[in-house]
Amino acid sequence: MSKSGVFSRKSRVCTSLVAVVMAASTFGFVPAGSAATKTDPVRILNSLPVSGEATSGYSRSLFSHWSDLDSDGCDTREEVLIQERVSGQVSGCKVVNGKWVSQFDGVSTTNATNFDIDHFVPLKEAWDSGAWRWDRGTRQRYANDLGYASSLIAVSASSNRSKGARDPAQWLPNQNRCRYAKDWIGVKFRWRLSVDSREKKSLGKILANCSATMKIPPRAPTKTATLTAPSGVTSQAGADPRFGTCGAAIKAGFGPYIKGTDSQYSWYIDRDRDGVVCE
Ligand SMILES: [Ca+2]
Ligand SMILES: [Ca+2]
Repeated sequence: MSKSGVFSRKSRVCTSLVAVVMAASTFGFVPAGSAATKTDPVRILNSLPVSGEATSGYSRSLFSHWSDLDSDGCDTREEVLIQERVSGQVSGCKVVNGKWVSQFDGVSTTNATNFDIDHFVPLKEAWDSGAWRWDRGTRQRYANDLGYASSLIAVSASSNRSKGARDPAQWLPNQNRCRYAKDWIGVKFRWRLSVDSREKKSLGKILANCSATMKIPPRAPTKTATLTAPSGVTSQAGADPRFGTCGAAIKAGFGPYIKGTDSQYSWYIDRDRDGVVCE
C-alpha cells in the first residue's frame, strides 16, 4: 500500500466511526445475542445494487449441478428433497413414504419425481444479475447451495416451469408472495447479485404489505473471474468499492457487512461490537 493509501485509510476509519454511530441510531438496528440477525426486508432490498442485466453469455452448462459438494454420497437434488419433506423417513439418500408441498401453488405429492428442485433465483437470472463475473467454482456453489434454506426448494414441476427464468417483475406465485419476495432478496443479498429497476419496484410493492422483519441471510463467498461485463450491464456495483464513510456506502446501496462473512466488515469500525457495520 502506498503512503497516501495509508493516510487516506486513516481518515476514512475516523469518519466511518461517526457514520456507524449515526446509522445505528437512525435505523435502530437491534443486536440479538452476539450479532444482529434480523432487519427490515426493505433495508435488504435497498442494499442490493441496481443495474441493467446481462443480455448475453448465459448457458445452463456454466452452472454445474446436481453435485455432491459435501461428499456425503448424496447429490444436491436428493439433499433438498430430504430437507424439504413434510413427512417420511430418510434411508441413505432417499426419502421413504415421503410427502412434499409446493410453496408456489400448494400442490402436494408423495412422488418426488413430480417435483422439481427450483433455483429460487433462476440460474439465468443469477447470471444476468452478477454471476457472469464469477469463477466456475462459485457458479457451482451457487447452483448447489445448501447453506441457505431459500436458495433451493422443492416445488411442483408445473409451477417451476411456469416460473421459468423470470424475476418478480415478470412472475409471481399465486400464494405466499411475502415469503417469495423475502426469499428472493435473501438469495440476491447472500450472493451479492443486483436487481434491475422493474424488479426492485415490484419487490418494494410486495414488501410494503409484509411483516417488516427478516433474518439477515448468511453471505456466501464469491470469487470474481472477469470484470468484462456482457452487454446490458449498466453498473459494476456488487462489491463495495470502499467508501469514505459507512454513510456514503449505505447511500450508494451497500452494507450491512457482517463479521466473518463480509471482507468489507474490516473496512469500517464496529463501535457497538454487534458484529455488523454499515447497518
Ligand atoms: Ca451431498
Ligand atoms: Ca431481474
